[in-house]
Amino acid sequence: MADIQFITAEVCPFAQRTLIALLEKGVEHEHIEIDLRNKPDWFGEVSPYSKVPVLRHGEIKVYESSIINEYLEDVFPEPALMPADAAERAKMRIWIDFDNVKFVPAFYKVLLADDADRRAELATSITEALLFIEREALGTRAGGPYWLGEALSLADVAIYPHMERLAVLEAYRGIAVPKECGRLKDWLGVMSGRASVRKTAHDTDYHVQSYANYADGTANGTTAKDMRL
Ligand SMILES: N[C@@H](CCC(=O)N[C@@H](CS)C(=O)NCC(=O)O)C(=O)O
Repeated sequence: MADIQFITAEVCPFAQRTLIALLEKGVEHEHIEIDLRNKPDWFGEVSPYSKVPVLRHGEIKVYESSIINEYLEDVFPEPALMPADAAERAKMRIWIDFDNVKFVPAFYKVLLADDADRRAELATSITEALLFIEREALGTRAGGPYWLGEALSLADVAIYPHMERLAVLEAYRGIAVPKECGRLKDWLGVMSGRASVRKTAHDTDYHVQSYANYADGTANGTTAKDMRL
């Protein structure tokens, strides 16, 4: 058994964040795939929130993808996925927080909402978030193709998976990426060329199919329940 166990579900964008970090760092691990619609009995013991991803490192159990990825950075510092400079590290965390707190909940809520006014309100907040990213993140970099500039960081790793799934919003809710978001499109192109991303990515059909139960209101897993709150 490997010292690191990665408990995951292929469909999950949060787990994709951690798999990209593991691959970027070349961390050997045991990959344990679980069926989220039929969770094994042991899953509750390792995952207090009943969600993937979970990382087990010997006796240590870490959950929440953003926290797992910082744990990986602490334990396997090379190659670095966090800037050395404190201000840049803060900036990286601010954008990961923006993704977790603003963008990702709106992504799920607009799929789950059955009220037309609520959907319209969430669609507006998603469009505004994409324009904000274009202007305030990608538009203020010193230079370079990644979120913070020259080097790949945990901001790229955290934000990429839901951006890979933007077509789901267009397919089910008619929310297109604004034409002003040229830098975002370029960044997606750069990210999708990385080996770690190619190994973890899926195409539009796969993602559209994966979110069908969110869009038709039948999703009843932990994530759907949390996002309906
Ligand atoms: N905030 C968590 C979110 C993880 C999450 O929502 N994972 C989903 C799959 S994408 C899950 O395991 N859901 C369990 C369920 O819906 O029952 C993280 O960043 O790790």
